[in-house]
Parts: sequence; C-alpha cells; structure tokens
Amino acid sequence: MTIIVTGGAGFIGSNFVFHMLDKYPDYRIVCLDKLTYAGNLSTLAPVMDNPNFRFVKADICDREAVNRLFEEEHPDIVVNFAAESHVDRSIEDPGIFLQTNILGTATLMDACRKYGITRYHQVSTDEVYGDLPLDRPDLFFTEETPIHTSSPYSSSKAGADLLVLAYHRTYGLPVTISRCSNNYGPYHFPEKLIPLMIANCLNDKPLPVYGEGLNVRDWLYVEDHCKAIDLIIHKGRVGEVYNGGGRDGRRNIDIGKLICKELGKPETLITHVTDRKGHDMRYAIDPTKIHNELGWLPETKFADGIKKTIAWYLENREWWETIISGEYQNYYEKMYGNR
Ligand code: NAD
Ligand code: TDX
Repeated sequence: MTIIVTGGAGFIGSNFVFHMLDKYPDYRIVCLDKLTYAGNLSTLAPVMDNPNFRFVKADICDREAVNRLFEEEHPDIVVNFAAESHVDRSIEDPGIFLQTNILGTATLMDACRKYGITRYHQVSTDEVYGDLPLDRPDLFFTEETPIHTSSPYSSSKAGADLLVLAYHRTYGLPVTISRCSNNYGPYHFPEKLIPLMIANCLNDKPLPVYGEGLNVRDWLYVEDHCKAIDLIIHKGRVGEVYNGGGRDGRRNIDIGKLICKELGKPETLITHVTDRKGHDMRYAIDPTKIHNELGWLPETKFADGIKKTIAWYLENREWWETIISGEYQNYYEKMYGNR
C-alpha cells in the first residue's frame, strides 16, 4: 500500500505521517509538500531515514510535478492535507488560499483520475458550516448542516469540498471527506491560538485575545484526528462526508486563563485586542455518524491533551523558537503591532 500524504510537513499532516508509519510498518508513505512558511522539514527529521518514507518538495498546483510523482509511486491512496490554513492570513490576502485550496485540490484529483487510485481523501474543516450562536448550546454541526462560510479560508475549503463531491458524482472518483474541529497538539504552528499563547506565556509576552474572547472552539487532540482519517480511508464509505470533533467546546478567554495557570503565569498577561473581521462565534461538531459507522470517538480529553501539549512545547523549545525568531517576527508585528 502506497499513500501520498500532501502537506505532511505541516501540523496535522506530520502527525498523520508519524501515526501511519508507526501503525502500518508495511505501508509506503510519500509526503508531497511545498514547504511554505507553515511547513517544516525539521519536523519530519525522525522519519527521513525510514526506508518506507519519501519526502518530495513540490506544489500541489504543479500539474507536471504531481503527475510525475504518480508515475513514480503508483499511489493507492491520496490524503490531501496541503492547504493555506490560517484564517487571519486569508483575511489579509485571499488569493493564495483560492490557488492552493481549490486549484491544488483539483490538480490532485485530476492526477487521481488519470492514473487511478482506490481512494482520494480530502481533509476539510468544520468551518465550512459557518458558526453557531452562543445562546444555542443545543445546536451542533452534522454532515447535513448547510455550507455557510464566513472567511476566505473557509470559503476556499468549502469550494474544494464541492469539487471533491462533484468529481465523485461526475467521474466516479472514490472520494471521502472529513470535517474536523480545531486541532491542537505537538508541531502546531505558533500563529494559531494555543501554541501562540503557550509561546507568549513562556516569554512573558501579552496573550492577545480577539474581542471579548467569548468565541467557542471545539478542541480535538491531533492524534484523535489522525485516527479518524486512518479509519475513514480504510473503512469509510466512498462519497461520504464524516464530521469529527471533541465535544469539548471552550471559550478563547478560558484557554488563555488555563495556559497561564498551567505555566504559573499571571492572568494579567491576557490582553484584549481588536476582533477578527467576520469572527465565527461557536463551532460544535456532532460526531454521531463517524461513531456509529466506524466506532470513532475522541480518546484524549482537553484537560489531559492541553497538559501533554504544554509539556511538548516545554520539551521542544528549539522547534518553535527557531520558527518565531525568523520571518514570523514580521508577521507578528504586522498582525499584532497596532491591534
Ligand atoms: P498547516 O498550515 O500546519 O500545514 C499545511 C502544510 O501544507 C504545510 O506543510 C505547507 O507547507 C503545505 N502546503 C501549503 N501549500 C501547499 C501547496 N500549494 N503544495 C504543497 N504543500 C503545501 O495546516 P494544518 O493545521 O496541519 O492543517 C492541515 C489540513 O487540515 C488543512 O487542509 C486544514 O484546512 C485542515 N484542518 C485543520 C484544522 C486545524 O485545527 N489546524 C482543523 C480542521 C481541518
Ligand atoms: O491571537 C489570537 N487570538 C485569538 O483570540 C489568535 C491567533 C486567535 N484567536 C481566536 C480566534 C479563534 O476564535 O482563537 C480562536 C482560534 O483561532 P485559530 O487558532 O486561528 O483557529 P481558527 O480560526 O478557529 O481555525 C482553526 O480551526 C479550523 C484552523 O486554523 C483551521 O485551519 C481549521 O480549519
């Protein structure tokens, strides 16, 4: 079995590469990644010498490079993690989101049609459903919830999802889609809420909370997401969408307080800054379908996962300190300097 994993040098993709190499010693895992600002080859260092692993630096939008890889590897399965993934960046500059997230997805699926695969899996997001009101805790996203996006990022992911379902209906491509809630855990790029707050807290810098910080996210430990995708590509029904979530909704302000508490820092580090434009209020996933069909349930509770995550950032300072000492400084100044 050969699996092409795109975006495997990023946060979730790298965790998935580790999970698959560990669980399936007879599988070949080929990572295709452009190594954008969000991709780190150092993350993959532990598996670079593994004979079952190959890394290829390429853009999923580069048809020639993608086709060449299919001719060389004859993949059985393609799992597409590659994307521009940060909502705030999409608000600043949507173009690359449309390019990578929509056209890149089409390019990959065209290669799948041309060379033949047993499964194309699209890693999507709960953000395609838009948001839920704070005063309706009884509401959850199901796979039947209408697509209703808020940001250029979520719109580009929704566009890709529609294309994936269209390639299934029109060309009979054997596809599946997963829509998971916010992930957290090792190798999470420090522009996202949890790793940004951990890094700032450790450096005694302000923890920027957008607006009042009442927005709720449904946090899922990254390993649980990887297990969900593993189940879907092996046992999921072709043409289906599967939601995955932690059923562990938390307000952003409470995440900040918890991280201060765990690291023994004062809550006065929390600083309210200008809100994100079009900021989604609440995400909450109903994972009944994947539970009933595939037996998946998140195994790591947020209370344990956040402790493991903080411990990882303490033990792997070099990984994130290298990131935040480079180009990230310019990004941070631009996004937070006058906020
Ligand atoms: P990430 O930004 O950490 O990693 C993205 C990876 O894709 C990087 O390694 C980057 O170099 C690579 N990439 C970007 N553009 C590329 C291109 N044109 N060609 C090849 N490689 C390219 O993202 P992540 O948080 O790991 O998210 C992975 C996927 O999961 C994305 O599709 C995202 O939409 C989805 N998702 C993320 C979350 C979350 O909470 N992070 C939740 C649900 C779904
Ligand atoms: O500095 C910050 N302050 C703050 O209050 C940052 C970076 C974020 N926030 C808020 C915005 C959100 O309400 O925290 C929440 C989480 O923000 P992000 O970490 O940027 O994640 P989110 O916008 O929810 O999107 C994430 O989950 C869904 C991923 O980045 C997406 O790729 C995924 O699809």
